[in-house]
Amino acid sequence: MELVSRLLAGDAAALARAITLVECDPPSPRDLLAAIYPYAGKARVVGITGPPGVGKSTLVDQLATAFRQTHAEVGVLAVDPSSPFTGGAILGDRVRMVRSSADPGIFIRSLATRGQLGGLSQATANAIRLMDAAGRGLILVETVGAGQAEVDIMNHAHTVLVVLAPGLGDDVQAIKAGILEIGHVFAVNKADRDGADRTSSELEAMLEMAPDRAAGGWRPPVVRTVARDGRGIPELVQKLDEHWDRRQPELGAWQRRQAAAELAELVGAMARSRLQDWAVKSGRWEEVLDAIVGRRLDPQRGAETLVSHYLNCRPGEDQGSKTGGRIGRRKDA
Ligand SMILES: Nc1nc2c(ncn2[C@@H]2O[C@H](COP(=O)(O)OP(=O)(O)OP(=O)(O)O)[C@@H](O)[C@H]2O)c(=O)[nH]1
Ligand SMILES: [Mg+2]
Repeated sequence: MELVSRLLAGDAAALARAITLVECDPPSPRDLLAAIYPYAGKARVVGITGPPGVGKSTLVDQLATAFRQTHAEVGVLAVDPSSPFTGGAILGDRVRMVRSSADPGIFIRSLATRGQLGGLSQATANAIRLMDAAGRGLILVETVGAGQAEVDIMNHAHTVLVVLAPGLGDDVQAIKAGILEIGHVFAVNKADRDGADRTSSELEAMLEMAPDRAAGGWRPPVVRTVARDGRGIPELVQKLDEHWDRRQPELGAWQRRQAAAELAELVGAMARSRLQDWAVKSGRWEEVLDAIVGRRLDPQRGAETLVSHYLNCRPGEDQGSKTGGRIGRRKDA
């Protein structure tokens, strides 16, 4: 595939094209992903998350530029769980990422899918892989919100930076509590504004109370930043680097956990769709459904019946007739 060789050579247009292919939900371009897979796994991935409008994109712009001092090629991926297919960069982010946009060593893309939330996490993993194989040694992944989608997306990052800002309102506590667990480093951005001191000390107090992190030997630091003018960025980069250094001894184990989670998810999805297809085609799906609706079979036993029938039959050969016994027959019938 020509696209693959161009991508592996680092070509930005090929990389953009490949990411568009993984963004379109399903099917993902399997051959492409298989071809580049051996060349990925080298990049360092930093996730950036936090509530809307705290200055994540402005901060990412600063970080991308800062990391260019140590990395020849930087990738930026803005993942948007709420918006439909983007087909490229969000205009607003382009505006916010002025410094990065002008630097050919920084590749910026946004990502969204029309599909379900799980699909976005998978698309993110694949887009990261493509950037990685295309030689982007450091990848910044930005996502907004505080839900499961964002947590799933942040799972693909070696280091998670949670960004907050003063003046978030009454639900600050709730927001913080929701993302406290996933942050390795915290930034209180807009430190030029009133209330930054309070936000930082509240956050520090909350982090003190998180026993897990303290036990693991890493206390998530809180850094104050002004993304607009770059204040605090060197300190933030230093903390991100410290966390990355700390990760090194367990990187192999981390990668294995990631791979196991992805494999489990894919096997689950694959098994489910194959089994369901077979059940529908063979007529057993409707049969079990009738039995459940007719209260002759409870849903748990209904599912077990389908799974064991599937495993006992050779799917494709069974036409729903040979392997005797109607499903959900009453004992007394
Ligand atoms: N005062 C001040 N404003 C800032 C700072 N950083 C960013 N902003 C402003 O905050 C607004 C939102 O910035 P973004 O970088 O788009 O924030 P975001 O978190 O990426 O926003 P979403 O992606 O929409 O959630 C913009 O108007 C920025 O110029 C800062 O350090 N101080
Ligand atoms: Mg943004």
